Amino acid sequence: MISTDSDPTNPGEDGRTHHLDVYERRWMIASVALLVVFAASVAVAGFGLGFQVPGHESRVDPNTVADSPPWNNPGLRDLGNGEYEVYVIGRQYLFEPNEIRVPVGATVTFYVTSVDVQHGFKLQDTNINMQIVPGHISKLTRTFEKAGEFPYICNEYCGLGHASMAGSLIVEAQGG
Ligand SMILES: [Cu+2]
Repeated sequence: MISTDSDPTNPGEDGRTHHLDVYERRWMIASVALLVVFAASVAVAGFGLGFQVPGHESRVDPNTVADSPPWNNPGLRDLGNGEYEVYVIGRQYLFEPNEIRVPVGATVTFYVTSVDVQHGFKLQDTNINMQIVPGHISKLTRTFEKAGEFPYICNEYCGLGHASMAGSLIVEAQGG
């Protein structure tokens, strides 16, 4: 709020003084404090708890992406030292591949894209949950410490066959 009282010791714009209402000042402090809390919680989630946002790894042409490497041969790549990459194509109404097998302890980076409409990639019982947008590659990494089966499903409605769009990641126990 701008006061019209002139105060030569504190001239503002146009030579007028600026008067800050006490409630206005408190709300400003409260809103800045909230921003600090939000920024801190994002930092804790990202760096402390390891939350990840699906990265837009790169852009591709959804009409031709399935014809060129690595997408013309979707599936698992063993990078050694327990590191794996898996390339997954989503299309109406299936995932390629629809089964992935890795050993316990594998660190798997998922690269997923769509060749038609928007899909989702949700790996059950994990925090892997990505929107799959045609023209973009979504990427997330996770380490699998326990054997078991993790179904993955499309969780963005993509048409009549949406409910059948699913696959399975199988984490196999070693030596058994
Ligand atoms: Cu779907």
